[in-house]
Amino acid sequence: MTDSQIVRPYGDTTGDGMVQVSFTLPLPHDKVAEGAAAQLANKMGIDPALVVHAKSIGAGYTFFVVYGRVNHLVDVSQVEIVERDYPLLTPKEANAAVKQSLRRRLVVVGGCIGTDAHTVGIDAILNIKGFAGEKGLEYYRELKVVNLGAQVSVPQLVQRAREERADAVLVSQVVTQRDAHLLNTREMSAAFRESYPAGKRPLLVVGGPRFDETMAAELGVDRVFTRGTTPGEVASFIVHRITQRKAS
Ligand code: B12
Repeated sequence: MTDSQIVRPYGDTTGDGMVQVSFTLPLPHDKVAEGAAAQLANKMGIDPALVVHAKSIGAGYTFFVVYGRVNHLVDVSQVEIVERDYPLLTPKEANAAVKQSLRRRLVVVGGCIGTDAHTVGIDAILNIKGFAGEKGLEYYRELKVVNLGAQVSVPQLVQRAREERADAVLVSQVVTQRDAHLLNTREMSAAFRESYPAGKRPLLVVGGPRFDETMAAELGVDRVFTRGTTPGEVASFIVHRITQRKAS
């Protein structure tokens, strides 16, 4: 990127507008299918559109990769992101903050809800072995972690959160088919709102690779974390919010 706030995609030469997209069409692989892929790419604003890869992926379906030029400009000054509004703490600092503020361990209950069995993400955050060189929340002496694992129903999650007097509930959703991650998250946040008096419910955090960070309010949760999240970020967020809540 130059000093300008306006950028274009880069393929072979700076600013040439070249992009690559992939998709599947419900057509057997033949010349018509390749033409259909090029037509779709044209309608997406890719012109010229070159079908660089086409492969049959079962009877009546073809996977395509299309390379071509778009004329769209990106105005970086208009990009909306969720800024980190909490300090990043080391485990030692997080433990000290909890000890000083709560004078007891901070309780975290986590799991995958609905039919989702993709536990690797939530385990990366919670398990002691952690992720990307950072230890998971189980490593923090002042955090009590209850990892419920896969396919936890919303009523089970609420009940366990109540039994454990959870300060924070961490939910992972990896499968996004038919917007399952959004529907499950809304069901979960509604259940917590119903089950706790206003202002008393635990901090609700969801995470998964295909969430949009800007959707927290719409989903009824306090924070959304996406791909590449590290345990330290999550611990810092939880400790910051819970100790702030306690102080106010
Ligand atoms: C491993 C895997 C499996 C394993 C899961 C094993 C396990 N115990 O987790 C098994 C083989 C069981 C499996 C099954 C299925 N899978 Co699968 N699976 C994957 C795979 C290859 C990797 C996922 C993974 O482990 N990523 C690594 C972790 C570390 O990354 P992560 O989950 O993104 O987590 C990070 C962040 O997102 C974030 N995060 C995640 N959760 C949370 C939660 C909180 C609170 C926070 C703060 C942060 C956070 O922090 C993590 C660290 O940075 C992906 C494809 C891929 N390459 O991603 C497909 C994938 C997720 N699976 C998929 C599918 C379709 C399935 C099945 C439906 C297949 C089938 N037809 O049976 C089943 C569903 C089973 C079920 N009931 O859920 C699809 C989902 C498509 C979609 N749009 O929904 C994918 C994308 C593959 C694909 N391209 O089609 N799968």
